Amino acid sequence: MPETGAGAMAGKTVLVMGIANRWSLAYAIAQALARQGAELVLTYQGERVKRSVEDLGAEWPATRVYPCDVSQDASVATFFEQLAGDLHGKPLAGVVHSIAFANKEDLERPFAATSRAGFALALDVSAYSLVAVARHAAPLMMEGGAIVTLTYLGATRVVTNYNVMGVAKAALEAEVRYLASELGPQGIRVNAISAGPIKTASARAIKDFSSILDHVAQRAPLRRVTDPAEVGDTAAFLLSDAGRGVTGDVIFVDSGYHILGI
Ligand code: 1JT
Repeated sequence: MPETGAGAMAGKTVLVMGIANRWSLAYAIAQALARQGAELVLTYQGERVKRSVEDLGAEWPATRVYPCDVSQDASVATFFEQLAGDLHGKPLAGVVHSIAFANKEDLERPFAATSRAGFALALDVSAYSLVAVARHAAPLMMEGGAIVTLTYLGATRVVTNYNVMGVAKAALEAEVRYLASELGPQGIRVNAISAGPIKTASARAIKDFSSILDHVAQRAPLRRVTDPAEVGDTAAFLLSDAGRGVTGDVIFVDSGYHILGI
């Protein structure tokens, strides 16, 4: 991945949603953006991670931190109202949506065992949230901008145990296309990064995740697993002017794993 150029994000304000800790993909993306000179706005979900996100945000100058629970319409509305006020008319240039959730049992049992409630929860938090965020963010992106979300190969291929998250990511990838089509005329681009498996706190909850990582490292064209910094640099590219011609797409940052057949 070539550099997007020093200071490619200078003067741009980017909202990063989904940091929980230093292993979060959203954290790697925020780091790449900060390195390119972006001013950051971070949101966190729940008091449990408030302190950790505030501490991580303190690493970067002028970073604002807000609570936002994407499963609650009122929380999303309140956050965007506060943000609009605090930006004092300065446009928002980018949004990173790095949010997903599913019940642990729905990533372990047969997919056909998925309950209505488990399905609704995974799709609500992981897929509908992008629609709500895009709707609220677009009016703040007066000079155009870019939205980036995170997806996984399980959206389009059967990946053992990914189950309902695969269905949620399939919905998310379709949303990327509909939103890109609708927001394109306003100069807002919408893309997804399909990351290879990475040992994040979410992934740690998956049984046998280490063997998934070994499997990928042994077979991927680059013979290694994805480094979160590679996802960060690709997000910075998509959010910068260097990505100006790309919208509605899914870019794979997975050591090339997805090109393989047998
Ligand atoms: C969630 C979790 C979303 C783990 C996720 C995720 N997107 C990618 N992963 C990692 C992963 C998981 C499996 C996998 C490969 C990668 C945890 C719960 C919250 C939502 O299977 C090969 C199962």
